[in-house]
Amino acid sequence: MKDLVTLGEFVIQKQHEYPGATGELSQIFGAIRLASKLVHREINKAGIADIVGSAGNENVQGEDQQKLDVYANEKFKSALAARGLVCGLASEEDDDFVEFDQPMNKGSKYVVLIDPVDGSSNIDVNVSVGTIFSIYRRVSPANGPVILEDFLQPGTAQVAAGYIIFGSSTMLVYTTGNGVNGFTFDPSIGVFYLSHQNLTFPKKGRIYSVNEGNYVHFPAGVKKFIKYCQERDDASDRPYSSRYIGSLVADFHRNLLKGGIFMYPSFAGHPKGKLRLLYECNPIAFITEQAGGIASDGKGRILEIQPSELHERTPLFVGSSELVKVAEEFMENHGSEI
Ligand code: AHM
Ligand code: MG
Repeated sequence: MKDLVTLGEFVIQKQHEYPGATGELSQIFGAIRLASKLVHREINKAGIADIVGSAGNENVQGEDQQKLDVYANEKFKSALAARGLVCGLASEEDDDFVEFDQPMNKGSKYVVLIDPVDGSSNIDVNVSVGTIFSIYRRVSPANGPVILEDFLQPGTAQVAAGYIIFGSSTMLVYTTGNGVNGFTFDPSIGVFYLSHQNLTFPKKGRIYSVNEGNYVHFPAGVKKFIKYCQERDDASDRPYSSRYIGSLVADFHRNLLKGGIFMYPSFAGHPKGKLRLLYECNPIAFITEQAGGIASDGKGRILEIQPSELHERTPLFVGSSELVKVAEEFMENHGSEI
C-alpha cells in the first residue's frame, strides 16, 4: 500500500519550499484543520443533536442565523485566536471584524476572513455545506490596533485561501499560490489525507450552475448565455447540463472536478448579486485561478476589485476558462447590468 500523506505533513513539506518561511502559516492551517473537525462532527450529528434549525438571531445582513453558523463561527474564531498567529478575523456572521487582543496575538501578521458555514440553509435537508476562508498579511503596523484596511485588501493580496466541503465525505481544498490540493477526511482516525493533488479546472465543461428561478430578473447578457447553454449544437456538445445545489462550495467543487461554470449574477433589485466579495468570492477566485480557471464579476477579475466594505457583494461567474470567457462575451455584447 502506498504511503498516504496527511494534511499536516503536506503543509510542512511545502513550507520547506519557501526559504525563510517561519511556519506561522502552517500553524494557522493547524487551527483551521482542528475547527473543521469539530464542525464535521457537529454536522454529522445534525438531526440527532439539537443542532439543526435556527438560533433565533439575525446576522448583519438580516438573515436568519442557523445554530451551526453560530457554533462554527465560535470554533474557527477560538481555534485561530488560541495559537497567537492571527491578529484579527472578519466573518460573515459578525457585523464587524474582531481584533484578537491577547498579548500573544498582538504582534501577529495575519488576518483571516471566513464564512464559517456557507449554504447553511441546506443543513436541515441533509445537503452539503462548506466553510470558506481567506488569509492576508495585515497592512497596519504590527503591535498597533487591527484596522478595517487590514481586511479591505484586493483578492490579489491573499496569502492563502481554501474551503472545506462537508459532503458525502469531508474535504479540505486550499492554495497558497502554488497550485491547489485537496485532502479527504478519514473520520475513523481524525486525519485529512492528500487525495486530490494539483487540482485543475477542465478548460471546457458541460455544466452550468445558476439559480434559474431568478431568470426573468437577470441582465440580458446572462439570459442569452443561459439560452446558449441550453441550445442544441453537436459540435460543442450542447445542450449543457444544469446542476444547482444552492451551496456555493458544493456547486463550485463539482464544477472544479467535472468542468463547468457557476454564476450568481446581479438581478433586479440586487445590482451586486448575493455573494460576498471578501469571504466567499475572493477565496473561491484565488483557488480558481490557481486551478487554471477564471473568476469574473462579468467584466473583469474578481481578484482585482478594491473592496470598500466588509460585507460587500459582487456578481460572480466562475469556472472553466472557456465557458467563463463565453459568458463574458455574451455580457459584453448584450449587457451585464440589470
Ligand atoms: P449563505 O452564506 O447565507 O449561506 O448564502 C450563500 C449561499 C451560497 O452557498 C449559494 O451559492 C447561494 O447562497 C444560493 O443562493 P440562492 O438560494 O439565492 O440560489
Ligand atoms: Mg455564505
